[in-house]
Amino acid sequence: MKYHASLLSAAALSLLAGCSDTPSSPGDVTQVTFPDGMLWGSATAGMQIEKGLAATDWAIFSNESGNIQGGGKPDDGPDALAHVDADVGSMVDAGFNAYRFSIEMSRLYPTRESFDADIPIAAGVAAYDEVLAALKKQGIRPMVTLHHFSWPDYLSDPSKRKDPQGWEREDIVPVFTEWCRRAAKRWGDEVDLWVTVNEPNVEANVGYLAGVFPPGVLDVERAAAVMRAQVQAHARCYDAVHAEDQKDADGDGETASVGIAHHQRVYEPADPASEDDLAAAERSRYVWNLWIMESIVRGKVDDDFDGVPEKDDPMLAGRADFYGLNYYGPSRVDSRGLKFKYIGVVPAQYDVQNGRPKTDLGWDIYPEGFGIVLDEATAYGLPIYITENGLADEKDVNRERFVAEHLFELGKARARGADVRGYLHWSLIDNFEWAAGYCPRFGLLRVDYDDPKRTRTPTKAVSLLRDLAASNTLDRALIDALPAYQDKPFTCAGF
Ligand code: IFM
Repeated sequence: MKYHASLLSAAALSLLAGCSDTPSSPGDVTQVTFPDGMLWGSATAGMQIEKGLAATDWAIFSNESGNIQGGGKPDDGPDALAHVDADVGSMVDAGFNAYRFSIEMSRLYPTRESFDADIPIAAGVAAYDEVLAALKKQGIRPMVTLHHFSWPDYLSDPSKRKDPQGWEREDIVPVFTEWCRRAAKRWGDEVDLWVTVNEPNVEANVGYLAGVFPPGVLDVERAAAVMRAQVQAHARCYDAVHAEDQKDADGDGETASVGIAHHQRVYEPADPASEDDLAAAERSRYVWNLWIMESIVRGKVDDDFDGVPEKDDPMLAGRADFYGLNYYGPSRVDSRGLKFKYIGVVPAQYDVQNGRPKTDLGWDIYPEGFGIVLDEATAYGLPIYITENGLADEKDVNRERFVAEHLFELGKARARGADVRGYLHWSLIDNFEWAAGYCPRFGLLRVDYDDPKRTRTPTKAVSLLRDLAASNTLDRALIDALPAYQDKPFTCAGF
């Protein structure tokens, strides 16, 4: 079923809210609730948890010295494909009914020849069949991501970083569309929830402006080209998935539901009294938060990112059935920074000295910001799934409060009109955190990397989430009883 962007104004949305949680003032709310049928679960990505993805850009990138903090390799991780039953068992123990993971193109098609001939590696197909069967057996709904940062090395090779890579390639839209079509054809009977692309804005930003993801360059023109290609590829992938996946896999009356997982931040002016900083923050918000959704929901084409669309494109409009929202925190925008074409200045998110507690990556813990981005998402009139939210917390001292406070903000946003249908914590298990290697511990399950068996141990937030999933209710008093945040030194390098 397709949903279309609502034309409701923010004012109309707040009038519609009319829910018993609606506070007379924000401090008055003592309890929030979550909807019947809410999806509770966690999220992962293949490159971060599987072994054996050698034919990828990330394998090449991580073999180049200096690219990964601590020199960790993707193969050193939790080896998820060897722990499918145990990990799905942990989801059951946590009371979860949903799991987001990626199907890696390179595991099926490690060479261009295999892709062109459509001869997938049988063991690759079997690996994902096994994951889906294990989930089905336990009644856990899969949400499948079709591209989560990593490309087969014949589509992106950071050793040739001057050449067009990944989303920049001339053939990428038809190739990606064909990948989506094949995945939907093969697994459409098992899967209803599809994420075409994970965090398109992050891939463009971190690969082409920070230079710490493949291809590892600093080039704003290439970053802009990547963003333009991503929305085209998403729209064609959306159409291909809908064309192939006509089956209602989970019996909820709907067939495929397709969206992106959109990384959305709160952009704060370095000096709230500075007109220039306010304008720079608003510009960042437009480029990073709004531009993509304006394209794929409303069909707005704004190729120069100036906030004034050049035209409407019906081939882009209406290509999101849900709004996948990844939220981690705020960024500071300082108009005195280096200026870039299209984007203005690059916002800062590491170790910003503002008094807020920090994660092990030096990111602010800012639950109120979750409410802000949820309100932005609500304006698009789509069902919302939280496709990621989490923190690096090696000592397991902050995750419980973090989860509870973010979910409380989510409950309040629901009362203001946000149609939130699911919360998927990032991540199920500790994993390969890209350029930051294995330092950040995002897992609900702690992985012992010294143990060849990669033993998993639940962190404290697991039982909290189990209780929330069982009751669909969260009391403010529960949060008040949790230990205060422990501020962390900036232990893990970021990107
Ligand atoms: O680990 C990543 C994930 O791959 C994409 N979203 C943010 C997470 C934490 O940085």
